[in-house]
Amino acid sequence: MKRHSTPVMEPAAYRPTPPPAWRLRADPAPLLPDAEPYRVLGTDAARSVDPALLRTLYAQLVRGRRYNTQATALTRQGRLAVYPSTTGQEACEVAAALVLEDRDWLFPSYRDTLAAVARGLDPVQALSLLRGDWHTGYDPYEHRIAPLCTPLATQLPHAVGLAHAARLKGDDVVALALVGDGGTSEGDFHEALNFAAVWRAPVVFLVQNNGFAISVPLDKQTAAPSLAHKAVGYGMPGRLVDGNDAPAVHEVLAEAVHRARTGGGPTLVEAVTYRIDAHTNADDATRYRSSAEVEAWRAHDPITLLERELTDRGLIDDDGIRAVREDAEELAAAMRDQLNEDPPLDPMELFTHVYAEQTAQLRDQATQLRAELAAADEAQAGAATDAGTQDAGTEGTAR
Ligand SMILES: Cc1ncc(C[n+]2csc(CCOP(=O)(O)OP(=O)(O)O)c2C)c(N)n1
Ligand SMILES: [Mg+2]
Repeated sequence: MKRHSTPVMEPAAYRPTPPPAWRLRADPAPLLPDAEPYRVLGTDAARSVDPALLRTLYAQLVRGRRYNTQATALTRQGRLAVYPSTTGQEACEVAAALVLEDRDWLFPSYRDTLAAVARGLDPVQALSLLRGDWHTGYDPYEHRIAPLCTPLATQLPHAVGLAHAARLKGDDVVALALVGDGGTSEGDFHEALNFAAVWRAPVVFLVQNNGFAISVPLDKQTAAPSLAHKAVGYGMPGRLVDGNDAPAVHEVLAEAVHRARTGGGPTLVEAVTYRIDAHTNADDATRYRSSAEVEAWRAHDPITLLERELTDRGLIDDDGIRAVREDAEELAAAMRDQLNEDPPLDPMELFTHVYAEQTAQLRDQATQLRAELAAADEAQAGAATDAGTQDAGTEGTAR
C-alpha cells in the first residue's frame, strides 16, 4: 500500500488582537457600590447632618411605626383585607418620601403605603386598595403617587416612561420607584433599568432588600455580590446603604435625585433592611426563618438608632419624644375612627374608571346590574312591609 506523506505546515504566526471596534465603553469603577452599606449614624458623618432633618426623620419614623402597628391591628379586626407591613423598613419609606419635591413622582409597590402617607396622602386613601376597594382610593395625578402596584416590578417601566416623557417635554421632574429584592429578578426590572440607563431617564430605583420575597431568602434570589452591583451591568451607578439608618438613606437618595434632576441619569440604590413582620397578615414567617434572626434585626431598629443619636447629642429631650409619640397616637386614632366605619358602597362603581370610553358590553352589564339591584331593593322593601303587617297582626300575642 502506497503511503502518502502529508507535508507538515508551519503554523501561521497568531497574534491575538481585540476585535476591530472593541473598547471598554465606560470605566466600571465609579459605578461600583461601596464594599459595605453606607452609614451615617454612629459615624463622624452624623455631625454634619442638619439637626432639623434628624428630628423630622425621627418624628416620621415614629409615626410610621405606629401606622404599621395600627394597620396590622385593623387586619385582625377585619377592617383591612390584607396589610404588608413595613415595620423595620420605615427609614426607607420615609426617606423616599422626604427626598422628593411636590412636582416629582413616587411609584410604590403594595408594601409602600407608608411612603405614600409620609408624602402627605391620607392614610384611609392610601389603604383603600388593601381594605378591599376596587379602585386605587386616591387621585394619582393630584398626589403624584402612582397606584400601588401588586404585580412585581411593573411599576419600574412605568416610572421610567414617566421620567423619560417628562425629560422630553423639558419638565424638571424626577421619578422614584420602590421595589423589593424579589422584584429584581423580574424581566421588568431589567427592561426598566436598561432603558433608563441608555436614555439617561431622571429616575431613581430604590430596592428595599428586606431579606425575603415571601419565604424566598436573598441567597436563593440572586448570585450577585449585592443587588446594587446589578447597576454596573446597565451602566448606572449602584449605591449600597444601611436601610435602617434614616439619614444615610436620605443622603444617598437625595444625591441620586439630584443627579437625575441635573441630567446625570438613573441610579440604583440597594437599602439593606429587614422585614420584621410576616410578609402579610396571611403569612406565617416562623416556617422559614428563626426568631434569633428577627431579634438580631430588632437590635438594629431604625427608630432606636436615630433616637440614640438625638438623645446622645441633646437634640431631643423627654418632652420632645413625648410630643412625637402623641402625634403618632393621634394618627392611629384617626385611622381607627375612619377605618372602623363601613364605607358607603355603590356596586355601580364597578364600571367607573375602567375605560375612558365605556364599551358596549360593559354598558349592557351595567344596565343589567342596575335592574338587578332595583329588583333586589324592591323585594327587600316588600319583605319589610310584609313583616310590618305581620308584626301589627301579632301585636300583644307572640312575644
Ligand atoms: C409578577 C408577580 N409574580 C408573583 C407575585 C406574587 N408575589 C407577591 S409578593 C411576592 C414577593 C415579593 O418579594 P419582594 O420583591 O422582595 O418584596 P417584599 O414583599 O419583600 O417587599 C410575590 C412572589 C406577584 N405579585 N407578581
Ligand atoms: Mg423582599
